[in-house]
This record gives sequence, C-alpha cells and structure tokens, in this order.
Amino acid sequence: MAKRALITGITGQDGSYLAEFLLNQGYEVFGLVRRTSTVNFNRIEHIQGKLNLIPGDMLDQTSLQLALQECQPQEVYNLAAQSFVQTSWTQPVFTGDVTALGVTRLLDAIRHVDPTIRFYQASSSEMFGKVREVPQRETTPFYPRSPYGVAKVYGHWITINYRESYDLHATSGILFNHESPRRGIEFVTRKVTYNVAKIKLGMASELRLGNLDSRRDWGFAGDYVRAMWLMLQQDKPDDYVIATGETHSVEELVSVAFSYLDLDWHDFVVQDARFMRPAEVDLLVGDGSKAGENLGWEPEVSFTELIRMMIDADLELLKSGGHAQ
Ligand code: NDP
Ligand code: GDR
Repeated sequence: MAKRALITGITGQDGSYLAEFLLNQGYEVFGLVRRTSTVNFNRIEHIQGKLNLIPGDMLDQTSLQLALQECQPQEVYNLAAQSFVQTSWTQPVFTGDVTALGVTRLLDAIRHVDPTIRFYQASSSEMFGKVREVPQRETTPFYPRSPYGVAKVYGHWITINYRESYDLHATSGILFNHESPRRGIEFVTRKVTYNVAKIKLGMASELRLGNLDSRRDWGFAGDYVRAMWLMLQQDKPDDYVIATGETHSVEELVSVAFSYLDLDWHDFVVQDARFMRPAEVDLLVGDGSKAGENLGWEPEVSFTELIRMMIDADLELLKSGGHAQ
C-alpha cells in the first residue's frame, strides 16, 4: 500500500516541489486548498492529475478535521502560511491567525483524528531575527523582528508542546530562505531575477528595492523539501536547522544577477522607502551540521547556480509571452 501524505500550502512554492518529490517516492499525495475566487494552481497544474485536492482552510478547524478523516494520511506537512514578512505588518492579526493559530488547529485535529500521524511544521529562520549567535543553530534563542516571525515562534513552540504533551511525532524544520523559479514575485530573489530578465529584454528600465545591506542564507527549494521528508522518516521527532551555511547581502544578489546578463546594476537599481521594513533582520546564516549528521542532508545547488537558474527560467518565461503570477 502506498503511503499517504497531506500537504497544506500545496499551491505554494514549497508545496509544489514537495508534492513532486513525494509522488516520485510513490506516495499518494493529498493537498489542502482554500477557496479563492480565481483558481491559482499554476505551480501544480503539471501534476494536478496525480494529486488529490481537498478543500479546506487553516482558519477553519472543521475543514482540517474533515480533510484528515478523508485522506487518512501517515504524514502531514504543514506548509500553509501567510508567508510574506512585509505583509505581516499590515495584516498582523490575520498573519497570527493563519501562521500561528493555524498550527494549533491542525495539531489538535491530528490528535483527535489519528495521533500516530507524523507532523512536519514549516518553522523559519525569521524566528532568529535580531540574532543572538552567529551562525544560528537549533539551540540559538529566538528574537523575532516581525509579526510573521512572532507567529512562527508560536507555531514552533506549539509543535514542541504537542510533541511533549501528547507524544505526537511532531517535527519542526527551521528552514533558512530557499528560492526557485517558482518563488513568489514579491520576494527579493525572484523580484530581482524577473526584473533583470525584463531589463535585458527591454521590457523594463529600473528595479526598485529596499534595504540592500541585509544578508540571507539562500538555498534552493528543491533541495529543502527533501530535508522535510527526511525529518519525518526518523524514528524520533526533533528540530533541525536547514541552511547552506553561506550568507550573501541583497547587494551581492543584485550584483550577481545583473552581471550574469552583462549589465551593471548601478545603472538600474533605485532604492525606494516603500520596500523598507519597520524592523529588519540584518544577518542570517545557518549551521546545518545536525541535519548533515542525523539526516545525511546537504544542499546541492550553490547561490550563483540558484540565481542563474532563476534568471534563465524568467528569460524563458518572458520570451514565450508569459509573466510572473
Ligand atoms: P508560499 O507563500 O509560496 O505558500 C504558502 C501556501 O500557504 C500557499 O499554498 C497558500 O495558499 C497557503 N495558505 C495561505 N493561507 C492559507 C489558509 N488560510 N488556508 C490554507 N492554505 C493557506 O510559501 P513557501 O512555499 O515559500 O513556504 C512554505 C512554508 O514554509 C510557509 O509556512 C513559510 O512560512 C515557510 N518558510 C518558507 C521559507 C522560504 O524561504 N520559502 C523559509 C522558512 C519557512 P494560496 O495559494 O491559496 O495563497
Ligand atoms: P524574507 O524574504 O523576509 O527573508 O522572508 P524576502 O525575500 O522578502 O526579503 C529578504 C531581504 O531582502 C530585503 N529587501 C527586499 N525584500 C523584498 N521582498 N522586496 C524588496 O524590494 C526588497 N529590498 C530589499 C528585505 O528587507 C529582507 O532583508 C522569507 C520568506 O519566505 C519567509 O516566509 C521565510 O520564513 C523567510 O524567508 C526565511
């Protein structure tokens, strides 16, 4: 019998890569999808025939319970979130409801429907915020700097609390930024690669950005979903940092992207206060050695390869008359 997995957030960047990965492992894959007035299945349409999509919403406890009863999964991957940091300042309550309380709703549904289900929570390096230690690892104290980061800290601790209170196989992956050609256009890597491609093709003349000094540990989403799966294959639930161990500034990102297409970024990048944040996370760099030792996980795509992969994909998209969704 094939194993069954339920993915919340299957229409997102990570959900689409994880669904592909699990299908390749022979899983029967279920995805929770919320009702929207326009269908947004563009990241999963190439595999939609192989997926079982179930309506539900992280804000609606009953829908989560029904979804679990319907698909009877052995594994649940909770990737659903209001995941854009900047939006969390303008929609802090909504962000808390989905990204924090949503985790409790799902864990509680699991506890009642089938406490043997293995649970993965998408925790984030944003929890480290104003970092207390460099590099950050599983034991580094949290100091979140946005309503999103605060919500993720709640989600992280409620996962640990349900593990300890009810003996659930509940695991948190503390993932550092990971990107891909399927990254949402509002995140800085994709915003840069998409606009560099547009500038190269004569479809845009400038790129407006916020803080160029912040540093991130950027990896490839395709590598990171493999780590999620590995975590749930362990006998014991635990928490793991997933990172490349390298950090780059936004300015370096911009420089690598423009120079790949033989352009000088100084000619095109304009700093714009609209993209500055009320509080910034200045430096993230993760120590993924525990994941290396216990899971045998290592990243395979380098920073430069990642940016080039994203630019190549954006050039192809634009040349074929498409646009970022
Ligand atoms: P995306 O923003 O691309 O995807 C978020 C997903 O959550 C979408 O499928 C979205 O559905 C769904 N969602 C949002 N609200 C609800 C709701 N109320 N009910 C049901 N589904 C909902 O995020 P990523 O794929 O990049 O990230 C996946 C997870 O990992 C998120 O929890 C994110 O916070 C976390 N994370 C991401 C990192 C990264 O660098 N990418 C790093 C660390 C953590 P819809 O399509 O309908 O909007
Ligand atoms: P982040 O990703 O906040 O780290 O959260 P994002 O790409 O939005 O920002 C990274 C850094 O770039 C700076 N920046 C800009 N960011 C955006 N989006 N747009 C701009 O124009 C811009 N200019 C500069 C930001 O200030 C920031 O310092 C992502 C999300 O996927 C979270 O869900 C996840 O938890 C974390 O990564 C790990």
